[in-house]
Amino acid sequence: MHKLLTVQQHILEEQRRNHPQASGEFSWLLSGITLATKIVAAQVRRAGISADVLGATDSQNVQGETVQKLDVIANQTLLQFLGNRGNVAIMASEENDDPIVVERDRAHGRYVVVFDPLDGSSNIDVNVSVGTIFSVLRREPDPDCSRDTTADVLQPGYKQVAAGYVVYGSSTMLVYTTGHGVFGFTLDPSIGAYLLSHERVTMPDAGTQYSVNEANFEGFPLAYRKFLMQARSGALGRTYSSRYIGSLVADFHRTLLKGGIFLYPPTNSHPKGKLRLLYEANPVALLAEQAGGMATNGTDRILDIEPTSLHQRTPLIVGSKTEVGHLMRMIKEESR
Ligand code: P6P
Repeated sequence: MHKLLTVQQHILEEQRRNHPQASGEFSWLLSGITLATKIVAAQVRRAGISADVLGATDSQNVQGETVQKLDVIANQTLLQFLGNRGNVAIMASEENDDPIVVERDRAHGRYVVVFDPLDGSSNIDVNVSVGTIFSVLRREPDPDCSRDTTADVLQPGYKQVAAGYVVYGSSTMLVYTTGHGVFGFTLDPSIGAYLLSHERVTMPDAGTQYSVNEANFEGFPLAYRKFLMQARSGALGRTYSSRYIGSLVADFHRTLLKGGIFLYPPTNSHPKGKLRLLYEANPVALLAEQAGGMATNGTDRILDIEPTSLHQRTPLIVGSKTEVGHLMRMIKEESR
């Protein structure tokens, strides 16, 4: 009989193992995320049925992207269930221009949570996997509530205390790390619990898939084009398949489990990259490294980038050491 371990039990066991002195505050915070994502999963799964959640609103978010109705629902759900934890002082969302301060907990709240409530949501209407991505940062108490809240949010990725995602795919899976390995939980809808299904996920050192939007090929810097041509021709020493879903969580989840490489390089339309640093690249990068992979912007480790704005973008190359290392060497050679 497979040991039935819920994510709550796992978080508490991990806390006891790695932070014996922990107060359980952190596991309480994560339970807010798991509860919110169960509600989002239910909405996503019935999107085709309840017309009120399908399609787009008539508004645009800070990215200038049309906001899907489910984006709004997912965002409001996460804000509600994270805002009532009592230890989250600040929340920042892809859907909100500025960070949201939980005034009641601003003085003593020890955590900041940054998230993309429903990444890839334009895929919902065609029933393609989407996901929620989250990143948890620590903050020092601010007894007189005088500190600029943005400073608490703009922290480099190596300071994350936890990161993870929920992929609403053929099943609903929560994948997270607290810096001591990567663990996967599959939602059992019959009991409404996330059950441990992937103990200590490790990314293969090399893969056989690359994942990129080939339509942007002509706009990629030369090193990226050379790398992809080598991957296609067999010059990398392996035969590769191309897999691209267009939903970061789904493309990364496959790369995490199967190995290979996902890349969103600089393009003509997004010369600084399209993906956001704080709530897409950073959580993905922490998970990748914790599973034995790598994540870079082409020259620097993603987790070392010092953020300067909440919604800043970055190129993202993430995956197995073999492929990411090879591409980085090619980028370095081109820059000489
Ligand atoms: P493109 C979805 O809109 C998203 O933010 C990520 O989930 C995904 O990886 C990327 O954009 C896809 O972008 O330009 O290939 O459609």
